[in-house]
This record gives sequence, C-alpha cells and structure tokens, in this order.
Amino acid sequence: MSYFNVPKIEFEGPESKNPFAFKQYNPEEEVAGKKMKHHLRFAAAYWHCMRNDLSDPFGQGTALMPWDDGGDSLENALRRVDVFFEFLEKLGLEYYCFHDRDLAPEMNDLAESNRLLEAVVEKLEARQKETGVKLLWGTACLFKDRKYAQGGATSPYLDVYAYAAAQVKAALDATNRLGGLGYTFWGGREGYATLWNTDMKRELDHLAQFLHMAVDYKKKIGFEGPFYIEPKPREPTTHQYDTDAATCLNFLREYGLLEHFRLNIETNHATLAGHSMFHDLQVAIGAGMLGSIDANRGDELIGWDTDQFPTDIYLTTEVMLAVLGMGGFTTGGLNFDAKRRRESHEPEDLFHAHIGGMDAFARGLKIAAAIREDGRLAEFVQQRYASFDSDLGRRVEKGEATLEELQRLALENPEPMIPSGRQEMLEGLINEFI
Ligand code: XUL
Ligand code: CO
Repeated sequence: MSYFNVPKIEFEGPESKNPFAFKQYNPEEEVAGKKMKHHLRFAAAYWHCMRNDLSDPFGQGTALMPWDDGGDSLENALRRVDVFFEFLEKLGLEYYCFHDRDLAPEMNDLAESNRLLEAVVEKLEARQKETGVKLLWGTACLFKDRKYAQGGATSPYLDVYAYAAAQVKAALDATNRLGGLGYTFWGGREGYATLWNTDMKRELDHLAQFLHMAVDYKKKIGFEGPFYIEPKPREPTTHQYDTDAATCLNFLREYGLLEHFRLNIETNHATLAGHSMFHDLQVAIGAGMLGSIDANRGDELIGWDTDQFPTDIYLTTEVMLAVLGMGGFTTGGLNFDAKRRRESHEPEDLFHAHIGGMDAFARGLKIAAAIREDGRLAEFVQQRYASFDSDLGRRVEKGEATLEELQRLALENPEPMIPSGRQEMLEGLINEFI
C-alpha cells in the first residue's frame, strides 16, 4: 500500500531538473570529515507532516490527506504511522519528533488518552525497528486543550498542574520506550496575558518544581537523553517565560536545573524575540548549552510565527557555521518544525518542502565548511582580539588583573586609535562562498 504518488528521493546533483531529487543533499558525501547525513541529522515533525491541516485564523484547513478520515479512532491514528513512515523512507529522513497528542487524540478521559497513546507507541516501536528510523525527541502538548488556556506547569490551578504532570510522565515513558535521544519542553502557555491576575514569581517557582520532578522521573526510569527547553518570547501567550536563550539559561541556573538541560533553538522563535538565529545559537553555544535546532524561518513582512521551510542560504550557512564551530551535534539534530503554506495543500508539497529545506541546509553546510577551511574569517576575528593574548590581556581573562594595573596601561599609552571593524569587507568575503 502506497500513500504518496512520489518516487524515492535520490541525489541527482545541481544539474538535475527533477523536482523529486536532491540537488545538494548527498547523504553519503563527506564534508569536513563526516558524512552529510551525520552532520545534519534531519528530523521530520509529526505534527506538521501528519496533523497540520494548514488552517489559519481566517480560514479552514486546505491540506489534502486522503488517508485520514478526520476522526479520533485508534485505527485512524495507526494508519497515520504508516503514512508517516512511507514519507520518511522516501525522503531518507532518519529522525522524527512528536507531541503525545499528535500521535493519538486527546480524549475526555486521561486513562483513555493514555491507552490510545500506548497503542500508537507500540506501532511506532515496531516501525522504528523495521526501518532504523530514530526518535530525535518527544514532547507533551500542554497548550492545545482548553484546560491549558491559563498554563500547564504554570497554571494557577493544581488540578491542571497535575494533569500536565501526568501528560509529561506518559510522554516521557513513550519517549523512553522509543529510544528517544532527547525530550523537549516548549511552554506555549507558560506565561501570561496580564499581570493583573498573575503571581509571576509563584508561577516560575512552580515551573521549576515541575521540571525538577521531571528530572527525578527521568532518572527513575533510566532515560539518558537530555531535556531541552525551547525558547519563544510570545504567541500564543503575550509573554512567555522561556523568552530567549539568555532568559532560559538564567532560569535554569537560578533554579539549579542547568546540568539536566540543553536548549532547542528555533529560528522563528529567535526572530520573534528580536534576535537573529545566529545570535541565539551563539548565546546557547557560548554557555555550552546548545542541544538541538528547530529548523524553519519567519517572514519579515508578516511578523508572527509562520514556521516556513528554511530556504535562505545565508541563514543555513550561519546555522551550520555555528554547529560546525561547536564540533557538531551530539544528541540533537535539525528538526523541520516547519509547515507548508496554506496554498501548498497537495500531499506532494510535503516532499517539495522538505527537499527544499534539506538542500538549503546541505548548501549551508558546504559553504560553512569552505569558509572554515579558507580560514580568513576566523583569522580576522582572532586578530581582532589579539591584544588580549598579551600577558596583561590573559590576566584580565583569568580574573587576575586589577583596575590599578589597567589604569597604569591607559596612562602610559596615547589615546587609543582603534582599527576598522571591516564589516563590509567581511560581508563581501562571505559572499565569495555563497
Ligand atoms: C511552537 C513550537 C512547538 C515545539 C514543540 O511554536 O515550536 O511545535 O517545537 O512543542
Ligand atoms: Co519548535
């Protein structure tokens, strides 16, 4: 039984005109000492591929999903697993990510929801064994259902908080059973709409205790992967507590959670926070805390979380420069948390979207590797800070210098004349490789 009238997607090279072929992504090709597929570790998002009907606030869904009867039956949920695995295999995608409620429906009864989830997980386990596909991370959806309208782990109501905890427990069990490499917390409703009704400090304390309980449970069941926090400043709430990488790091540090977590940085979330993806990646990497990436992009003309497929070569180059710079992913990867436009409603558009994203990242990888191999950019940056390689500079960096010593240096020398930052020259240099 085949659900997609699409061939297996192979690498045909930049000359190919076949829309169902990779032009850049050649999984087995070595770049910077490693196969492309091992650098990139692409994952598909179950929610966008299988559950996103492409509706928007102004109109109904448009996606054609002839395999899906739209109902909440177990049979329908199990059939989606087969559709998804055909999709993964045809694209050569080796990883995926899910929310509990993408896999199986939320029923009006937690025990029944858990039962359906377990049945789907059993099937996923079998299909993973058969195909070698792996779970990059799992997560629990604590934002769709109406009970989470005022938060999950930051809800003012203990019964909702308990429900959220029960969902995380079940999602952790599912992730552990499927050999997940990590587990993500994205707090879409963990924030507030107005401070007139909100005790912010109490909510943050509750969130931290929630995460501590999850850490305890992870140890208890022997789940070895890291937890990820995925920052986002707003949407759906007006203000989300996990605003950006720096805010999350501070929260984790303040509550003694740092060692159990890494960050999962998403492009469109970084830009909503007023940063570039490159910026938030560097914040995470600087702290040794980048775990994984949700690959997508926004639209500067729209300004909300459009979750578009990443096709901008500058963006993918910057991301891969950052990833290569930190020595590559360990447990993480590039998860396409991206959806087709509402106008791209045919099943084959799922393929065009992923081919475009994978090719864009393959090019970004090759360009980033060439920039690193060339060395001029790194050399420039290193030279820019060379005065700190002096004896006094080193002592400043080690925390051994004093204001008096620095005053002496300042008094001994003439007024500083600083060299150019050469931004335009460097932008031209990058363009040599794009
Ligand atoms: C929402 C978003 C989520 C998380 C997982 O903006 O990115 O899909 O990745 O909950
Ligand atoms: Co995401």
